[in-house]
Amino acid sequence: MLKKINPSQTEAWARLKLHYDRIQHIKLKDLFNENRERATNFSISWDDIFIDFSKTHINRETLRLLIELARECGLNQAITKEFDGEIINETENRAVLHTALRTPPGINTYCEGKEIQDEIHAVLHQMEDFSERVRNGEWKGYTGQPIKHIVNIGIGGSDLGPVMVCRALKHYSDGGPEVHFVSNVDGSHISETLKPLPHEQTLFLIVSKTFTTQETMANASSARQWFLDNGGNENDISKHFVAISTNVEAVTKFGIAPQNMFRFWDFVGGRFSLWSAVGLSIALNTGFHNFKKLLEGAHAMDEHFRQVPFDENIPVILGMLGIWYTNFFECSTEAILPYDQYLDRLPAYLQQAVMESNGKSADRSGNIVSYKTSPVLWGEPGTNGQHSFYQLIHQGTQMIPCIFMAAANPLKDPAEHHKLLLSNFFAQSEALMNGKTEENVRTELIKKGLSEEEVERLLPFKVFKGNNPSISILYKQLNPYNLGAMLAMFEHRIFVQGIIWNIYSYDQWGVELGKELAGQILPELKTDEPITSHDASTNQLINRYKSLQKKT
Ligand code: G6Q
Repeated sequence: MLKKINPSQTEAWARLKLHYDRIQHIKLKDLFNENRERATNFSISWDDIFIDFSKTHINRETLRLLIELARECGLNQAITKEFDGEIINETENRAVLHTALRTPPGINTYCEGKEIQDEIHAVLHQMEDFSERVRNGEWKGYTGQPIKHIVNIGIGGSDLGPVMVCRALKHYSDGGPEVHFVSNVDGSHISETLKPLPHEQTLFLIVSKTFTTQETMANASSARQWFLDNGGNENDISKHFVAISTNVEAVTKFGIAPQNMFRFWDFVGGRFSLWSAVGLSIALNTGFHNFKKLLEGAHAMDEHFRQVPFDENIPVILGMLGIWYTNFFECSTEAILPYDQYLDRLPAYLQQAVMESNGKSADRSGNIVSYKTSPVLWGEPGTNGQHSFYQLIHQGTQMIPCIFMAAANPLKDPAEHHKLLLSNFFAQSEALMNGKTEENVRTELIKKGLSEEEVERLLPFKVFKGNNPSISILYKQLNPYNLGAMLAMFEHRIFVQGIIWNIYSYDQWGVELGKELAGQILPELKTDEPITSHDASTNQLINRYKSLQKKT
């Protein structure tokens, strides 16, 4: 069991509060002026990844106190419990062992005392064998043609991770089948996806941990029907449909043979499952050798997280900086800004991982917390975001901690685009820190020849307050290993914060609620009767929907 410690009642929290009162008005610029070594003091180089957190409102004392808070909240023991396979997801009575999925052979891993490495590696071998046969054309569709298209049908954790990684590693997909993702129950998603596809060269992956999720089951049935309507028959289904699930019974009932099923386990949460057979689309698209490198990178970060002292530990430092800004500076949001088009789905993926995990208000004793938990996470790749919402970060009324990410070397670089990209990456965090003072603006406008009156009129609009914090992550190149390591880094950061906030990060009752509510309303949409069972607004909307339907 995890300890139940209210962080706001700890000594470290009280000290941090006093410390915050002392330094809250400090300017980032001044911190750099005070300490010439600041940039090197507050950055970490690990493998091919460099993390600079010097543009944050901390000094050595802040870091010391944040680490004291982590210790007082039992982070050390919690990490051991997680990796030892204890039941730390207590509301679902499960262990949390997505890390075991990337543990190399030969290292025993236990879940509630039972050895699990053999089972994990058996599925990895099954994935390797299958993905290679599909990629080299040995696995054929029912007309004898090779598979050229993979359609991953799944939602939430069974979609966001695989989509994000397949897009991130597109450069490495050399010769692999094209991947498509269908998640939304909105029929347009599946029909538009399937429209151009040759059914005889298409393979469906039905990905669902529970194999009961409404959206996935509806899309899987439509895909099956599409396949049959286009010329396939029931006996051909085994060549075109495989399932990834923990629910053998439901998979068999759907008509997918056990040999076409890839298993995973209850100790793998949906949003942490891309490392399991849920990542089959990644292995098919980029090759199993690349999927393996992804796992290796993640495992290297797991070991770093487990072994390195807190004051040099990347996920711990990043996690505690998030606590500093959320609970002391009272920031409500955090932006994730990859200057890497390959990472365009990373913000969406992290939104789920972070907010579904730590968007909780009951603490581990069931009491409502008296402090903030997860901030709202959002973002877009740079430089696109610069031409839209950066305005608010620069000149709005809120402090928004930003995480910038960029590769030092591009994978493709026609006409030196990468230097243009990186000049923006460096410029934005600098501008967010330094801002533009009245004095600078005045000089600039006078230089342009504006009258004194004009200068004074425009001044307030052209000033940038600056002093906005950011963390910059610079990696040598986007490859499967680095990606795996950075994703594991974000996962452990979530764990760290959940421990400090004294919440359960690995359940998701809010998602379950959505699944239940839709199930209740569905039968009501199938009758002509007016609906009166909800609140007045919901009744009105359902009844208006019915009358509008009649008209069309
Ligand atoms: C993830 C969540 C949720 C889940 C989807 C799909 O952690 O639990 O996003 O992944 O609801 O669930 P299935 O995989 O069971 O279809």
